[in-house]
Amino acid sequence: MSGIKGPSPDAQVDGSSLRIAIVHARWNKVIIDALVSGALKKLKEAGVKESNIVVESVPGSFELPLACSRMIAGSHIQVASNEADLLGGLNFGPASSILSPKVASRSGTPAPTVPAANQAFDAVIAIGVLIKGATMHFEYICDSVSHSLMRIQVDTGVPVIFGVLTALNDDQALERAGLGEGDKKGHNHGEEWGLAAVEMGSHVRRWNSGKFL
Ligand code: DLZ
Repeated sequence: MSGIKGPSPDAQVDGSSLRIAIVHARWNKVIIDALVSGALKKLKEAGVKESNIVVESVPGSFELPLACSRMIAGSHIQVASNEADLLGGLNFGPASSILSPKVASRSGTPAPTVPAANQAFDAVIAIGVLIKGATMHFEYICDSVSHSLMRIQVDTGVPVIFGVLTALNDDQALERAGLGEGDKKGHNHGEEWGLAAVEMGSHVRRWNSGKFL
């Protein structure tokens, strides 16, 4: 990105130990798809492992706050349940299954392996595209979603990256996903959201352990 707007050069952060969730709305799908791809690209470039990236979708942007809140809580439940399995020795199969807990079926045959999730999300990226229409709907959703996402990150201590475009028309939204026409191609903001997730996830981990620069 050039010019005076936008973030200063990327902080070089190693994302290889982070677990990140992306939750996106499905309204305005072409733009959403580009933004999600941009975020994924930067997560992977920063070293976040594919197995540590979870992508979920919800109908529209209004559903994003609830999804973020429940996914953060759910990832803590996953960790607690894996720890309980480890302590209780409830796993079947070889020792390697400790990292891949299995659940017994009623017949006693181990059920298919479910991927281990032994760490809670370090950050969640909420992605939506709100485009102003003829009514006040846009204003209500923009306002409530932005306030709720901020509240969730402050209340949970897990960074929630604000990946919600609030555009006055289609062209504005397309440009902010790098999909504009000709010299108005614009830039894919999903990339910054991916980088922000890695940087904030890493900062919060460090801060939580009482380490400061
Ligand atoms: C209803 C609606 C409208 C009109 N516009 C958008 C939009 O531009 N972007 C978006 O993400 N979602 C929109 N929605 C759907 C709402 O976010 C929500 O999914 C529904 O009101 C159901 O709660």
